[in-house]
Amino acid sequence: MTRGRLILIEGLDRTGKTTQTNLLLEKLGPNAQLIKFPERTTPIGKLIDKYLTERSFELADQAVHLLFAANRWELSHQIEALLRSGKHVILDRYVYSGVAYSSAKGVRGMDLQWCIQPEKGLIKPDLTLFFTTDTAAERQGFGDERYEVEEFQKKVKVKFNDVFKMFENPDYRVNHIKILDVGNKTVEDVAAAVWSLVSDHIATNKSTDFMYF
Ligand code: 2DT
Repeated sequence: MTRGRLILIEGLDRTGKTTQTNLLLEKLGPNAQLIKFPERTTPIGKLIDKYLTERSFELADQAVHLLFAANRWELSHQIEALLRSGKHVILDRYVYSGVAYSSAKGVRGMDLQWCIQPEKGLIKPDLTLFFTTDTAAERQGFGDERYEVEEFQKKVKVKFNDVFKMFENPDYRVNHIKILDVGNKTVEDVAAAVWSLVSDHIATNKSTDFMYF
């Protein structure tokens, strides 16, 4: 049996990741499972949720970064088991968000190299779709959570570019990152583009080995 594919949808806030991961889950049917990071219901996820929603709950930036990474480690065995059982796993955010958001804070010492360390050993996605847009803030308006501030989102966008540039280095052996400009596109148009990339990937990539960050 071929293992399932790990398909990641990454991107800036309010670019439609949640809508599109849900639509993709419908398309792939019962042979797929969706996991969203942060996964806020686990012990570590509850702390992350408190940090994001309660401004008075202070944590050191380094500690927050490690919590987000630890949240992925909490689910890493489950993800690997699902893939081995032949199920596709769709991820809504993953390692790249972890590195981009934390490094965008501009904290001394928390550069890309520092941020990637606790992610080392996690399974790499087989296909990554990165949603970008110039019009995210106009499209839906930002919400109330800690990072939903236009100024910070601009920094995150720059960092996402740096992160993907870093991963272009052959040492990281990261393949299949596709950038999708979702600005001014309808939900249907984006869903069609996503489905075309995902179905093509599943049909043509049959490798069985896992790759790890
Ligand atoms: P959502 O709005 O998608 O629930 O994300 N974040 C996310 C990080 O800073 N590091 C991470 O590793 C992940 C997965 C992005 C909530 C916020 O958490 C940020 C926005």
